[in-house]
Amino acid sequence: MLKRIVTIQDISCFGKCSLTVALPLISAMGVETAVIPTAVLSTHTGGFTGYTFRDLTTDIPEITAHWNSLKLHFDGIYTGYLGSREQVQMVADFIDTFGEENTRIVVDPVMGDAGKLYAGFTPDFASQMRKLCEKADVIVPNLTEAALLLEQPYMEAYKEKDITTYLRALTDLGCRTAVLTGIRYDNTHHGAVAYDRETDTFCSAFRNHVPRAMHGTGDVFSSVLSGALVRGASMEQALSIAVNFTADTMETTLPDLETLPHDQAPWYGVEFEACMDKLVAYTRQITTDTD
Ligand code: PXL
Repeated sequence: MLKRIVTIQDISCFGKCSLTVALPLISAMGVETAVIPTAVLSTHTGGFTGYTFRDLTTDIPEITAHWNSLKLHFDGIYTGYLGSREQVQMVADFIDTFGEENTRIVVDPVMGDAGKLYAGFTPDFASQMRKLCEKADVIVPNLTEAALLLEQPYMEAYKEKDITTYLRALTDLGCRTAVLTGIRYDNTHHGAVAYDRETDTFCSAFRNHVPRAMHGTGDVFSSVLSGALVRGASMEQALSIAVNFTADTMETTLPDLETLPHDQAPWYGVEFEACMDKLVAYTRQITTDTD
């Protein structure tokens, strides 16, 4: 039976992030993808100016009520960029309504990157996001978001010990597993590290570092991680698929970035479309307990 995820985040009409990434990637992994768009923006906010922003907050409880009357079932709930504290509360209510025993709940606490908050966010947003993390099975912050959640200053430099301390503290928020993205212990590698509180185990995945920042890679990572987990992958397998696919898209995009104006190109997102065959192949490799 086809598995089903609902993903709750904005739709940025141009710029390849949030829903325009989650929908194609999770679908390509053979998982039905329902959506709740939280806002419609003409572009994402990271690098473009003058974007439009239509807030869809009031639609969220209406969609929740309608779906509740239909008794819909979701195998996964994956949340990303949310535009206001009010929306975070509504999404928490959605999880209370639709989170069943076997529903995998993945919260990407999208708030910022590289030590800076995204446009429109204030640090107090993190206190609301912390409550959503409590309801998650898996949270997927980058180091900027982790610092905000833990009320710590952003770490420019860190060691393996700092990451394990952070991961344990993140699971103290109430989730079973915390995944930290954008981890670099040396100059050559880039990847993600996960900690599972129930088994008290860590796992990680790394690839060669791609020497340019690209927009939307966090959404690529979280979408693929969510798809893999709902397909029954272990955390170690899901992490490996998410890191490898994200790195594939960045390596594919890199040569084309050189041909676009330097100040614009990183904001256009990654060329995941050219890597779909790889995503399908990674998904086929997933082995589950029932295999
Ligand atoms: O990729 C995260 C993201 C999602 N949605 C919007 C954003 C960003 C990051 O900048 O602006 C609207």
